[in-house]
Order: sequence, then C-alpha cells, then structure tokens
Amino acid sequence: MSSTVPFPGVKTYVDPDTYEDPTQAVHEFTKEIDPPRIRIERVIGAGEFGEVCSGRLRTPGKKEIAVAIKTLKGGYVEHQRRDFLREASIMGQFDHPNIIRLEGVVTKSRPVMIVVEYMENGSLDSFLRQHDGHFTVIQLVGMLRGIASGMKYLSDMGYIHRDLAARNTLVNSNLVCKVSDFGLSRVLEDDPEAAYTTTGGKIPIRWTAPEAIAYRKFSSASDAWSYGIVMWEVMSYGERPYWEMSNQDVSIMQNFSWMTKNMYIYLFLLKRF
Ligand code: ACK
Repeated sequence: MSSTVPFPGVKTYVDPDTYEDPTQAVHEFTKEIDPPRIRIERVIGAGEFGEVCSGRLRTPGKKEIAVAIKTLKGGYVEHQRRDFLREASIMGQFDHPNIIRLEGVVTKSRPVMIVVEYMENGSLDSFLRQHDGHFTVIQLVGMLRGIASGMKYLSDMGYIHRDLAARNTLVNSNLVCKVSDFGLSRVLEDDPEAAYTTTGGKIPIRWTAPEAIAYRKFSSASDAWSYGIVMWEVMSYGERPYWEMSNQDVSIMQNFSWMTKNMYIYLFLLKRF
C-alpha cells in the first residue's frame, strides 16, 4: 500500500513535480537519445500532444529494436513540454516486465520525443474487441496476472496510477500486457472517459473507486478497484463496464450492497434484452 512507509531497500517513486525545475527530473530519470539512432516508420495513432509513430531504435553493440515514438507537436508552450516529458520522468523510474519500458527521450533537438518499447497488439481494450471469443480462460487470466504483477510493483514503489483501464494497457506479440499511460493529473485530463464530478475533479467514473469519486481519495486500494473493473473488461472481451448505463446510475449503484447491485444489474439487463 502506498500509504505505508516503504520497506528499506525498496526503491520508491519520486514525483517529478517535487523538483523545482522539472527538466532536472527528466535528466535524472531518462536517457537522452541521439536522434540519428531513431528511424520513424509510420504513424500509428494520435496522442494529446502529437502523433504516436512506430519505428526502430539502434543502440551501438545491440540489436535494433522496435519502438513506439510519441512526439510533441510544434508550437507548444513551456507547460505543454513539461507535461509531455513528465510521463517520461515517471516511466523512467520503473523497471518491470509488466510496465511499459522507456527507452529514452529526445529533448535537445526538435521534435521532442519519448521513445518506448513497441507493443505489437496495441491497447488491450481494442485488441480484445477485435478478438472476441478467441482466447482460453487461461490466456485471459494470464493477461490479468501480468497486469496485477505490474500494479503490485507500482504499489510497492508508492506510485498511484489513478487511471488503470484496459484502454491504458498495451499488449505485445506474446500476449504480455503492460501498464501504460503515466502522468498524474494530466492522465485524467487526457482520458476521453474522464467526466467532471460534483466536486469538480475529472474522473473516469466507471473505473474509479467510490471514495476517489466522492472525495478524491486515490490510493493503491482505489487502483485495486480499477483493477477489478479491468478484470471484468478482460473476461468480457472489452465490453463497456456497466454497459451503456449513465455515469449517474453507475455512481448510485456503487453505493449499493452487492445483493442490491446484482438486482440492479439484473433489472438493467432485463430492460436491455
Ligand atoms: O490501440 P492502439 O493501436 O494502441 O492505438 C493507440 C495509439 O498508439 C495512440 O496512443 C498506440 N500505442 C501507444 N503506445 C504504443 C506502444 N508502445 N506500442 C504500440 N502501440 C502503441 C495505441
């Protein structure tokens, strides 16, 4: 749990925002890549800050590897650059097979880039929807086991994710799932699922624990709630949690006992089919 004093000898996460100069955190936790080592091949998506591309990274004395390259589009202002690179300063502190690996950053020339390992099957939610019914329960549980292992590591490091969801998890060619999308409050700003709550925060209601929705009590325990929602997403091959119920109905339902909850879901499904 993040609220407990970390074990001696266990590395803990350092919030880049605690640095007076955030570029210092970037220096400390990331490696600068010489741009000629990167070969951009094609655009694979759009991020909040610019295009996401696939490509190759050469490292002297090592095999060339496939990478994803996030770029910061031109015309940015300083705080956008800082927010963009915050994710790299966070990712750079982690080293775990179920956490997306940061290869390095380009900050000394334009465009500014974040280079991470390439995940052939893209995000978990769309991957599952495209392969509905194709896996054994053992395979599905294997994916969940990986995510659990990554989340346990983050919790041990004292890092709270706040936006764990299948859409923020990536899948590689061996079906290994890795937790992605780091960046604290920025993550929630960026998430299309996040909606404004009565307390003014922007939160992905369906994935978030009731105490985090009600009074923003985010913790490793609220991450574990989100993990429960991810379990449901995975076993249902990417169905939308609580189907098309409104955010308001979801919040009301979360405060019910499990019996009432089951009844509520049952009535909802009766109406639906
Ligand atoms: O679902 P997707 O194919 O997986 O579409 C999104 C898109 O970029 C915008 O975020 C994909 N993406 C992000 N990071 C990676 C990565 N490390 N490897 C492969 N695809 C990625 C994501």
